Amino acid sequence: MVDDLDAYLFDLRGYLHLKGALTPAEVADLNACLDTVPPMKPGQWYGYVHAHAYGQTDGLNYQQIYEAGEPFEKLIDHPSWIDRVKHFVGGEGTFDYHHGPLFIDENLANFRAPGEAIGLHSGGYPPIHRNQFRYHNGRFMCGQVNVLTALTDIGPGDGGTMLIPGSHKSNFKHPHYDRHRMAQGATVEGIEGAIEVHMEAGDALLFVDGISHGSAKRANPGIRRIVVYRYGPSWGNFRHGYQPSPELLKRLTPERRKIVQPLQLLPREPNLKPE
Ligand SMILES: O=C(O)CCC(=O)C(=O)O
Ligand SMILES: [Fe+2]
Repeated sequence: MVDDLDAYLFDLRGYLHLKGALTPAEVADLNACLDTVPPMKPGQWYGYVHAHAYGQTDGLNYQQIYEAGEPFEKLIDHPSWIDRVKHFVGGEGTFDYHHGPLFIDENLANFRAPGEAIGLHSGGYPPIHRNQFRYHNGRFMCGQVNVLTALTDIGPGDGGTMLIPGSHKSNFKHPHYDRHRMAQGATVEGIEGAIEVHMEAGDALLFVDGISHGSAKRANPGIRRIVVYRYGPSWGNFRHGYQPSPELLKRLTPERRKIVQPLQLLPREPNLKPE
């Protein structure tokens, strides 16, 4: 089901670069769909899409982007990555699959402008359950596998994602971690072991969240656009407490619905629309 080489490289490095995961037509549809969302500031809603920011300098997020339209619904179980994600999160045939194969605990589009970046974070140390990398008794059991898809070309100066390959297994904090975190991801220079990943629009980076990662500071004019879907086991919960709209749940295929809402909470109540 998953290529031996993919399994080997994911285990070794903690990520896979899926070139051409989306077709140019899919990228165009996603960008056109994003353009229908009027400009928002953190805290504002457009339908069920919520404008949000983690900090002051890492760019604007549109959370719950799978609510924005069909092009984003397709990403929930996109054939370019869904089998790999299922394999690396693991749990098939076990209690972890009780309510389905997966759950997306966060999905967003991120817009990164010149001067913005996200400093290095995660890494094997300190180990946490939610983003752990694990392989045990012949199975992958990763707590969180991210698919970060480029909607614009990301080359030198564009604020590319940075990774420290292999750091998902590290038992130590990188000696330059704090410096880089504070510098808000200036460049990979000076972070021994880090690489900056350049992507074409439509490429996806599949990585275990436990790998040390961040992004370089965007130096070029223009805006970098990415989409991130984070997958974990079906018993997970929403990172920020969002809930899917009844309209979305009605529209989705049964496979997608299971990933968006593995478990219908009881007693049944209609999902509430945000104010
Ligand atoms: O913006 C990036 O390239 C990294 C984003 C990130 O930290 C994540 O998706 O977990
Ligand atoms: Fe991250």
